[in-house]
Amino acid sequence: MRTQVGIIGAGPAGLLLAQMLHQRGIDAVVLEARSRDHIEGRIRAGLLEQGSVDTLTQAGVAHRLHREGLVHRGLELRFGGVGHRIDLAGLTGGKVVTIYGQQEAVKDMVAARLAAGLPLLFDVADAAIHDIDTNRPRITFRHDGRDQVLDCDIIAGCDGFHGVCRPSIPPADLRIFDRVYPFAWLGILARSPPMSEELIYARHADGFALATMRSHSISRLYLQCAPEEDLAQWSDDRIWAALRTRLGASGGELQEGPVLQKGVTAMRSFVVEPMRHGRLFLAGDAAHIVPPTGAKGMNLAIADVRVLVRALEAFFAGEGGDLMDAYSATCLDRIWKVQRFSWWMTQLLHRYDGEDAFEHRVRLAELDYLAGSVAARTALAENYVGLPYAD
Ligand code: RFL
Ligand code: PHB
Repeated sequence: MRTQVGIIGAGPAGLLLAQMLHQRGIDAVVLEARSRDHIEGRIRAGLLEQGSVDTLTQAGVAHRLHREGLVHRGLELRFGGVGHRIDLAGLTGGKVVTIYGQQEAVKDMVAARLAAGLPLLFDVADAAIHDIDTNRPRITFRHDGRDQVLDCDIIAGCDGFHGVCRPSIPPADLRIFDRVYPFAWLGILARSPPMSEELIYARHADGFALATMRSHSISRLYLQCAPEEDLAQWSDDRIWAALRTRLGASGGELQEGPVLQKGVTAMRSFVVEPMRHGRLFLAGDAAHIVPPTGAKGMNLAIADVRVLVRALEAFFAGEGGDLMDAYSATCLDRIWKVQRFSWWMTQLLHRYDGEDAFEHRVRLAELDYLAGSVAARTALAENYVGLPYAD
């Protein structure tokens, strides 16, 4: 088998890349380790920046997103038992964010690709990449019980944080930046109406909590917990009680409902530099991850793909490799700003066990400053809705 771009991974990065390449007449084959049901059912991100919505719209895969997505013009920060609204739209000249489940965006892109009859292989085993230092890189894999080879011009490593592409680069050629946080998030999906029309990020002495949603009848709620938290210790009653306390929910503000899904997510900041090795380009979580407090992971994956598409378009049009050479630096410029914001939101809103008294007071002062300063709220808002793209 032969293609122009071999894409490993059918998450948001791989699927969007395939779709945008198709719009430009560039062939790709997408290889995914898991089943279609698995990737379409995986509950993860939910918040899209304005630019991500625009990108998905231009890619022609946002019809349902525009019908079903929930547009948010603000959010609430709660601390010391008091809520403070951040007027995202008002502070950013009208920019908004949209709640739309990542798996819904994945479903839309899978459907578009299969409807167009384009190659997307699920349940691929043992994908391995070869000869990335040459002009003829290859992917070997097993599918339908047969060993296969995909000859490519370019390989896109869109295989997430635990994929095979990043580890295929010689370690001496990579620089890794890594920070693991001393806490995690316990997330639930519940059949209950959202606590508020907008997201509530709460800082409480017991720890962080976040009230978000997937629809008018489905809530998504998160609680700061220990990284090694045992879910068996968290009955539904205990979860609802902790949410009520930390979110400072009064009376009927937080309605309970059946818990549909429960999970623990580790918190980490990670960047690899550079994001390219020869003919291999990393995009999305394969190259970087952020703690979810700033809601940036999927948005960064989309931003990488935009840069990669332009570079590949120029390359296949015979315009040379300048944009490919610039790919890593262009992406990293945004990535580090987003890393900073995600780290900042995380350290501001979480409880650190054993935190010294000085740091604690500084954090409280910073929150108070946010509550009282338009300049501080504007800085939060412009990062939250998404920094402008370089192009
Ligand atoms: P993905 O989605 O992990 O997709 C990678 C795909 O590659 C496949 N794969 C392989 N395929 C073939 N061969 C192999 N050897 C393979 N190894 C792996 C995997 O099966 C998978 O299908 O990476 P991608 O495309 O880079 O997308 C990144 C996003 O998924 C991620 O950044 C976000 O989910 C992060 N995130 C959030 N991002 C946001 O922008 N807004 C949010 O509100 C937000 N909330 C979140 C989040 C992530 C969370 N979790 C669970 C980590 C909330 C949570 C709780
Ligand atoms: C979500 O809706 O799942 C979500 C929203 C905002 C975040 C993280 C997750 O910061």
